Amino acid sequence: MKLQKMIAALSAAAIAAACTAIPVSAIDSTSEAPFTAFLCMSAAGTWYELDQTADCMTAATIEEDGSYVVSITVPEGGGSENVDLLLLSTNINGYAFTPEGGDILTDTSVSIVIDSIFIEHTDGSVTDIPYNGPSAGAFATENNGTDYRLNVLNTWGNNVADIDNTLPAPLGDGDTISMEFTITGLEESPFAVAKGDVDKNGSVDAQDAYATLVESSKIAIGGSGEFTEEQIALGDINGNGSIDQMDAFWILMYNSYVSLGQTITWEELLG
Ligand SMILES: [Ca+2]
Ligand SMILES: [Ca+2]
Repeated sequence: MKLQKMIAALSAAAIAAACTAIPVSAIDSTSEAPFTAFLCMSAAGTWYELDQTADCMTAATIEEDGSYVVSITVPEGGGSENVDLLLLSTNINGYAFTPEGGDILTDTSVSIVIDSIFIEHTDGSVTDIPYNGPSAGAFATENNGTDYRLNVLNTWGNNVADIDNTLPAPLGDGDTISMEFTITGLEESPFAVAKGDVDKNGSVDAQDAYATLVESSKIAIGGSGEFTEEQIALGDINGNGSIDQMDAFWILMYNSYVSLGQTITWEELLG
C-alpha cells in the first residue's frame, strides 16, 4: 500500500506545474473550529491531496454543524473513467469529541453523512455517482490516528467500496467531482485534549514526553521548533510560555504516576 501511495505521490509531483503546493501545516490536526475538510482522490495515476494539489481543489472550512461541499477539478490529462481512491479527509481531532477512555469512532459526538457525490461536466451536464454507504470501516481516522476521515472508495487499507470504481460517466479533463456532506456533533465538545497530550492521541504518555524533549532541544539550539500553537499550549506544563526540558520532565513524571496506577492532577504534581 505504501508503495502505491508513493507512486501516486510521484505522479502528482509530475503534474505539479498545474497545481501549486500549500504548506501541510495549513491542515494540522485541531480540536477547535474552524476545521478543514477536503476530498482526497486517486484517479488516472494522479494523487490529489490538499497539500499537493490545492489549486485544483476546493476545501471546506467548517465553523459549525451544517452541510458543506468539497471538490476537485481535474487538470488537463487528469481525466479518467475510473477512480482508485476517494475519501473525505478532515483535520478534526476526534479525541476532542470523545469521552475520556471512549472509542474515538463509536463513542464520539461527531457524525459525518454523505448527501451526494456528483460530476459537473464541462458541457454543463451533471452525473450523479450512486453512493451505497456507509459500510463498516467507512468512518475512520487518518494515518495520524486522531483526525476523522470518511472512506468512500479505499480498498487499499480500509476495504471500503461504497461507490463503484468505474464511474457512471467518465471524469473528463476540466470536469469537477464534488461531495456534499453534513456534519453534526461539533458543538458538543466538552472533552478538551488533556494537558501534556502533545500528540493529541488521548493519553499522556512517554511518547508525549519524548516529543516535548525533542521540541525543546530544537528550540535550545536556536531552531524554530515544530509544535503548533495548540501543541505549545498543551505542552507548556510549567507555564513559562515556551517548550523546554522541564515540560518534558513534568510530562514524564505525570506518566510515571499514571503508569503506577495512581491518580494525580497536574495541580497536585506541580504543587
Ligand atoms: Ca499522547
Ligand atoms: Ca514551558
